[in-house]
Amino acid sequence: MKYGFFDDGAREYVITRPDTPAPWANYLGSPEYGALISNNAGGYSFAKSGANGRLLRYVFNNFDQPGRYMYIRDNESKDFWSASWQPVGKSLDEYRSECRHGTAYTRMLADYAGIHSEALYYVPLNKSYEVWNLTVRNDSGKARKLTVTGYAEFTNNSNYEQDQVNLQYSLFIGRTYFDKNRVVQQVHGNLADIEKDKPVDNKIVTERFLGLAGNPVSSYCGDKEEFLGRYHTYANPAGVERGDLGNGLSYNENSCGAVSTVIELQPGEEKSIAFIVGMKYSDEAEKIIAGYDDVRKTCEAELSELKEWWHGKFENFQVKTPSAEFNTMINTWNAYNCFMTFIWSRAASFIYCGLRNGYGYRDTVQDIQGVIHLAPEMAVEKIRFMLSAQVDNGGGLPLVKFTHNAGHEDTPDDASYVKETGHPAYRADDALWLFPTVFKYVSETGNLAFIDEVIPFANKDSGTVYEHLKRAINFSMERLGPHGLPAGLYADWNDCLRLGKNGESSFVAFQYYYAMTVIKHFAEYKKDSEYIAFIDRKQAEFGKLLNDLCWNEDRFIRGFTEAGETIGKRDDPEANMWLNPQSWSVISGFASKEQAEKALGSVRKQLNTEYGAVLMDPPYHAHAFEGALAVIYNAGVKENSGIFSQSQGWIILAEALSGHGNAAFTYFLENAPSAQNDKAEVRVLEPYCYGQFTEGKASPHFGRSHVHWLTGTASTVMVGCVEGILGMRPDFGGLRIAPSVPSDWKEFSMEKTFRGKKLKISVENPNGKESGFTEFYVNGEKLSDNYVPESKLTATTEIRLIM
Ligand code: IFM
Repeated sequence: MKYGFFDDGAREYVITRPDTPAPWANYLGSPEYGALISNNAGGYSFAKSGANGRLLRYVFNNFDQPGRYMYIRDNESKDFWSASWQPVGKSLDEYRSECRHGTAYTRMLADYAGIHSEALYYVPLNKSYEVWNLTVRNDSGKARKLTVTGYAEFTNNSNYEQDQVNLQYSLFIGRTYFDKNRVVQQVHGNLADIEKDKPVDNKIVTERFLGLAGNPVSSYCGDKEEFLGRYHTYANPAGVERGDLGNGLSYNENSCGAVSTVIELQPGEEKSIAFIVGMKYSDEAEKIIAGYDDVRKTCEAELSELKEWWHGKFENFQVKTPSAEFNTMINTWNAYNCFMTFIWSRAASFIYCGLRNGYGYRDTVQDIQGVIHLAPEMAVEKIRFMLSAQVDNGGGLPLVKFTHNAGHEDTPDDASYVKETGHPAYRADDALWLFPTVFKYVSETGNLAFIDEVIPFANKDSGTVYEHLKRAINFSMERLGPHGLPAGLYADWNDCLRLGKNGESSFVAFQYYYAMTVIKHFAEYKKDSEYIAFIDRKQAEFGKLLNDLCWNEDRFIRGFTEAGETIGKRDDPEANMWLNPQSWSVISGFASKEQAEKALGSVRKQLNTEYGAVLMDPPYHAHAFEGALAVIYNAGVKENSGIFSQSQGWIILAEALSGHGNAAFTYFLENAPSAQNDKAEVRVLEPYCYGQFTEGKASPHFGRSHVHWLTGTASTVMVGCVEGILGMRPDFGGLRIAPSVPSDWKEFSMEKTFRGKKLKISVENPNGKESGFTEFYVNGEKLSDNYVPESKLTATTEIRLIM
């Protein structure tokens, strides 16, 4: 079943049926002012922090309420509806709606009772407030008189938990007042007469507002109960029903911001107004609202600016292939998803309540990879930040606070850090993610000077990027388990796999092996021959060990527990086959050709399904070892044999690196949101963004996906597709182009910005190959290798590859 379509020209997803199986969301804003909005206007907003800056309320587990509601009432018939289908929810026989989620804006179009409305929601670029621009047009043949009402449900406290949990306090600190064109809510308003900005018990007055631009206010309300009316709901607020909000204000209990305005329209006439919401003192709010005197013009200009900014980033890599599902993901939706994880980490969605006040080390270092080819200048800022969250012993801080103060942080070795963050120890993999990320950044940009940049460590001292990476190697080297593989520490990538402090993880072993290869590239640049010789020796010894310990006929095992049990053997009754060691054996460059073929073949045979490969199989029921925490989840779910979407990116990459274009693309298609647009009733999640996991074959809801938007999947699949399938493989000296595509792709093209130059790449595949090349041309010159050295780049470089 379908609920909408991709409008690729506009870079919008268009929802034509509003009764979607889940709230289908979009992100507005930036870390200065963030907002989520669903296709029915549900969602919340926060200034600076989802945990401490919450200003619009959203009730989780309550199917998408409340939201940014705009009600329209016909003053003659007294009938009313909303500019989004919900909350009034008119019959879809009479109410036509279309929701267009775009890049950091959402537009909702509706037609009901001869009135056409267009609601545009956005946060202007570099501003910290939100705009709800409503345009109404009279499409009926007679004059109409409408009352339009905007409603924002303020939290009673900027701290999300205080608002939701500590009601004996938060209900008694709020009040509202009306000023000219806005309802203003004061939190801790009783402190207003105390010397300005002087906190009492760390509290000062904060103000939020909902204001109106473009038409005079006819009535207002600052009290939620009065607005709704007892035993009414958002579907039939008493104030909207009456056509007059009654001008009530709140003193204690729940505040809201609601203002109405009367609009008279002749046939064919239209009018544009804007409700503006923010967390600002009233005098600043007044100035902001005044900026929208010419509503239409201002909103149109701000929307163009937003689109230009976002689309400009995407233009740095665009592809035209025979697959519409692939194109829409790579050109717009996966790219946009990558920016959302890059910006929001795992902080705020309809699943993440906004409480996580920091970056997970491994998550963020991986998220960066998804935007390197689109915005290397943004990527490097975050790489610096994450390097500054590396402890001087080389390990990563498991949680990097949003208030991170490099050089002065406590570490997992300090009880204070453990108490504050809840992370009891180092994780085995965190700092190892730096290797692919830093390598990709330097290779994309050619910015080799970055290697010598000095960056502080989290707790004390500083060192060059090269030194940071060396210490990350040392961290693993100094923490080996009894067999000589990297010790499990608190966990590896898999949060639910506790092998024990002295257990050993093959996944981390492959990451470590790969890290040694990467550091040698940097060491070569540094002409550090002694270190190269040292790492060469270590890597050879380690490789032999890895092979002897972890290869098991047709698969790599998952590791050893502290108690010495082997996990992931062929003959184990449960969890005898794991996805990540197979893909990483290839990505790391460790697996021999024969091992790679066998391991990837085993994945296809035992783990793959029509929705992607499950994380391991069979799921844990009765034979879980003590640290196999996955067993707490239902079988087929999350780490317990769910289709963990992040891992799909790695299997795509592994197949592509092995030259298996058909298999790589099959994995892409199985789990691609866009490829399931017509299976919305199965997938449930938005068809334009990734989810953390899809329920596996062991679940009765096989194919249903969960935990939208904020998932490492965005970056791993992007890398799997761009570096793997499309074969864009930069290194320090230039760009290798080595596509690994479905054999039925006869031709495709790409446009890429690379080191300030525009590359126009066309690929022909006359003989239906999956990988390899027969001819390669750069600006008409035939080269023997499928590699473009930087010296051959011109302002516009034409590249032709024949497979
Ligand atoms: O790798 C983790 C991630 O850090 C948090 N979500 C789950 C993943 C797999 O366990």
